[in-house]
Amino acid sequence: MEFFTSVIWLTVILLGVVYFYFRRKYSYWKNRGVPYIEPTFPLGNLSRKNIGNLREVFEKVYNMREKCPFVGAYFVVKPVAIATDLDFIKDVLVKDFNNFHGRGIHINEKDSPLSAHLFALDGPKWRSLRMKLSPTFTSGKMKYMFPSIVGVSEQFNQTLGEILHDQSDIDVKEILSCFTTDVIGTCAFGVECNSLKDPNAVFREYGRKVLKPSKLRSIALVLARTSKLAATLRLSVFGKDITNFFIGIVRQTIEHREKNNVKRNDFMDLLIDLKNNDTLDEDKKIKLEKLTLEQVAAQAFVFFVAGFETSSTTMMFALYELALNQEIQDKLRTEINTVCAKHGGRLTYEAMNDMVYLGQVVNETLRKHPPVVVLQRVAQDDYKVANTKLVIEKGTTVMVPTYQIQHDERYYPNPEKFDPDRFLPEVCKSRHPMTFLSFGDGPRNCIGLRFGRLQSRVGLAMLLKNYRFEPSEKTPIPKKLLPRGGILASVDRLHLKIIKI
Ligand code: HEM
Ligand SMILES: *[C@@H]1O[C@H](CO)[C@@H](O)[C@H](O)[C@H]1NC(C)=O
Ligand SMILES: *[C@@H]1O[C@H](CO)[C@@H](O)[C@H](O)[C@H]1NC(C)=O
Ligand SMILES: CC(=O)N[C@H]1CO[C@H](CO)[C@@H](O)[C@@H]1O
Repeated sequence: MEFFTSVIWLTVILLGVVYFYFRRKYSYWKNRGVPYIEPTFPLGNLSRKNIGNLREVFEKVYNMREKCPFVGAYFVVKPVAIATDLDFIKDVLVKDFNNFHGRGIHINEKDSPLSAHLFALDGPKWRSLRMKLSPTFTSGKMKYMFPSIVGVSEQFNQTLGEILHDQSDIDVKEILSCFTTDVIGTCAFGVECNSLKDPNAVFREYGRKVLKPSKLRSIALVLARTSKLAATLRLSVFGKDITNFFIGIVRQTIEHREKNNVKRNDFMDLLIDLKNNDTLDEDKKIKLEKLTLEQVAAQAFVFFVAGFETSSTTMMFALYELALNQEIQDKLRTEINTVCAKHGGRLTYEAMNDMVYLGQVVNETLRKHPPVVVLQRVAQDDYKVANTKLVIEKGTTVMVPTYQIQHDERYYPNPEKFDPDRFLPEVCKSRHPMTFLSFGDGPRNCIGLRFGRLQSRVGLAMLLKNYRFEPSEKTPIPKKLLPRGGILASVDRLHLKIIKI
């Protein structure tokens, strides 16, 4: 009897402790006079159904935007500040970057070496790596890689032509993923692949594996972004097979190139250089340490992951909008043909830069369908928010809801309308600089911005030159195409009718 009484008492006490713990945690924003959305036990404002889905949270928060430069929310027990005011966002991303240079992602380099990549690292490790990698993405380097991208696009165009003999209603998401996978496979790993022709191509297979939505991975991702628990539990977001594949292919590539003295002017060459030679920082004052093989693999891996899905999603949404807006498609095709004709009928680097309307179409696509729907920074020190009495405490995560901002009718009237003229240079200048955040902003923005834009533009130019895109019976035509929520916005498939010109 006595034993059971003690068990009951212990349970009651434990429940009481848990209750007060959560109550104290959930009063964080209230105590500080910050408007917030009411959390529920135990996930805060994350939902049980789909823990990775942040859209609901942001939608609610954004409706409260008038009250304060940011709104409080809870991810499990962690208070998160969701920024809604553009000037405040500019302070966080650009002006006071020194206090907000980290994302606060907890990584576990020992068990999962691939996780120590540029996107996830913080502090001096991030700073030094960013300095080393930045020269990899200059316009000069893009020009070097350009012929490889065009090569892949020509092969892609040809295979697509063959596929179209048998069918015309095509899942463009899948074929575009094959295209960007081949581009990044060639430029980052130096591996020639034709994923469209060969359904068993290894890079495509691992690309699917890496992005396969799984509940466990969503939980691991959310935890890694918000709590030290992930590192303590030694959670690894990627399985052993993925780790072994990428480290293996990087090792083989490096051995092959070093043995045979192969130079290809691609990302891998530049990474090998960072592995073998000391580099100097921008001011040529500090010597930066060499990279290890694992570090090279982690960077090649993040180029792969960050590079192929974002760009294929961008191209997919562009084709979707162009299929639904035939006049815009015609206008764009006319530009592509005119500019190509001026450059000897070829897609040259200079020709790409002359396609002004194409750039606007890509911008408007990224505005309406940003592949990355949220930015994240963590405060290094207590931070006083300008023009308020509020303080963002050290360690607090600040999130920026890109998607909501880019659909705010104060900045983009009639936001569901696809209108590339919003990105005419003079119209761009009249908007607040923080109204376009598809690549983030400030010193920690997307390092692959030029490359992502370039491969998307080359792919689109090649496709639109040779094919017309129309909606098919299987094309969803809602007011908005709802992608799956989370950090990355994407849809699994999208059918369009493709007609050879
Ligand atoms: C259309 C294509 C792309 C989009 C929309 C995109 C978007 C983004 C965004 C929103 C961020 C976070 C920026 C911030 O927090 O301020 C980011 C970071 C990053 N992106 Fe991209 N990206 C694209 C293509 C690429 C490509 C092609 C690569 C590599 C080859 C790449 C590599 C990275 C890396 C390494 C980071 C982390 C940078 C750092 O933390 O220093 N991205 N990207
Ligand atoms: C693209 O493929 C088509 C066949 O579908 C071909 O007629 C055309 O010449 C190709 N264009 C280029 C630039 O390779
Ligand atoms: C639109 O795209 C071009 C590159 O094509 C870029 O230079 C420009 O700044 C973009 N506009 C905005 C508002 O980001
Ligand atoms: C005010 C509000 O939207 N609160 C929500 C916070 O998140 C939980 C879990 O999804 C919801 O149940 C609450 O309604």
